[in-house]
Amino acid sequence: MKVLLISSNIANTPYTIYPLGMSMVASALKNSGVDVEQRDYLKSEKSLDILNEELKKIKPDIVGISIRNIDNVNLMNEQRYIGAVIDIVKMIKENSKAIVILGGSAFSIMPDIILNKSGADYGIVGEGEELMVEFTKNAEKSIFPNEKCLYSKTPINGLKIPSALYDSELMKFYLQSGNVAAIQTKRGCPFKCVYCSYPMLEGLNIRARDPKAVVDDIQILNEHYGAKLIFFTDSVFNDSQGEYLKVLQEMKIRNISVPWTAFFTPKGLTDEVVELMKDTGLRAAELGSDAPTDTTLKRLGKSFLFKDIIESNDIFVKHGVAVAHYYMFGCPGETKETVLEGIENIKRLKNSVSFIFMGIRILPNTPLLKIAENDGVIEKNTDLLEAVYYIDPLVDKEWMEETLTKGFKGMRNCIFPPDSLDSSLQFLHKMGYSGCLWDMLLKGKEKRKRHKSYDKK
Ligand code: B12
Repeated sequence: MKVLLISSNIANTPYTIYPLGMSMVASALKNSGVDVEQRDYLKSEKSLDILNEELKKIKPDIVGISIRNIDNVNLMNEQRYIGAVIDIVKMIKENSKAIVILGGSAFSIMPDIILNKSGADYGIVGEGEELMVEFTKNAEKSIFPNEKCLYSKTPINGLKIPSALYDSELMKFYLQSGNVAAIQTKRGCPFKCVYCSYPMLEGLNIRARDPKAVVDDIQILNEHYGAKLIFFTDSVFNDSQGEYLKVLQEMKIRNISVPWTAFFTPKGLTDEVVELMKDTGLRAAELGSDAPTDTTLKRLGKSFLFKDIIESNDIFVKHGVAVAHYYMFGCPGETKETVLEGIENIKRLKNSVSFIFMGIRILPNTPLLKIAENDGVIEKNTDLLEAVYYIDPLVDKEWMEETLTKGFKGMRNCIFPPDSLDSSLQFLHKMGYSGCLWDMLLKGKEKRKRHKSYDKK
């Protein structure tokens, strides 16, 4: 059995992102003896002809398509991505007899509708490693499941989560844009934020990988591929169980200091912990602040207050770590008063960058969907594949947009709309500057050097 995996992601903001999920599935297939190849639609210049050429060369029995994003969750400049998947499936169906199976985070959020619209044969919901291997092994014996959508029932034990099978050609392509490489250190998200799909995608329990295997990955990406920044893609890096500390301690034992960044929750950050992070290379922290007032934080299901956000911001700043915050306005409970209070709160944050979104993307199987139905924001059985956003009916959308525009006018560290920096970031990445780059907006940051090209390393 020959398996071809294709990443269908075409999003290129804030930068293009290495298809980590696909490479973890590829790793599981390879480890079980399956002949597997990885290709990428973006690297193929979004050309169906180029993909078709690959299809003819590889002659796969099964094609797995990885679907990362449904859309860009930006109400003010909507981009949709499922059309690309539909085109790819159609092209494969017209040109080969391969079985087409879908997977990935976007697919797992809305499996039935994407499966139906795309005309693919099967789909795997949730983590793909074990089910994709099982599917392939059964297909070898001509055994196929009765159901089209397969659900991973038992979460993979953390110690059995494989290292990704990073593909050299793909890595070379992706490092050209920002020089960022991705590693997952654990799965699971124990938080219950009302709008979020993470617990549904990864489960509520933390499942940590072996810290030694994680640090081996860091070394491969940095030393072999020349990645200049590691992004730990965990839903929340600083988990309350302290699994992240084991990774950092392993880095310290091996004397590794490689620039890295991750998503943080504004809790449990002490001087000692941030020093350890700094020692191992923490360059920038992305804080999942989400809402800028205690009222809206509470309604989002957050377990912290705005004062915790300030404290976490200040401790990172004190240790010289650049901080970015992400805020959503229009949350349940939002009023004119909370919008004005939120703007002032964000402006109070020292030395950090804030990205400001308006409206919250409503996803299936989230408490926000129920809230939206009860508040009359959407009708029951609305097609959620069409991007639908929640804005509390107590606040007028036009007034809010105007107020946010005025409120953040002239503030180069408060980005509204959230994608207003995208074209300059892409330009800088093309010029060879590495990393997330929003940190360049902060005063007093040392001048960033351009990275050498991958080939020259
Ligand atoms: C880290 C992250 C980021 C980082 C990425 C950093 C980096 N260098 O990699 C940053 C901050 C840059 C980012 C940006 C964006 N992100 Co993001 N991100 C995530 C996050 C938290 C983890 C993604 C990840 O790498 N997971 C680890 C890998 C291993 O998991 P995986 O990809 O899901 O793969 C597994 C399964 O899905 C499955 N699978 C995957 N492929 C395949 C293929 C087959 C055939 C099969 C069978 C199975 C399978 O098996 C894999 C292994 O178990 C997810 C949420 C989440 N918890 O999943 C959101 C998420 C993917 N992001 C999302 C979005 C929207 C975005 C942005 C569009 C936001 C924006 N407006 O900027 C951009 C798009 C960027 C781009 N160019 O694509 C959404 C996508 C859903 C949606 N609404 O469309 C998610 C799901 C979060 C959410 N809102 O629910 N993101």
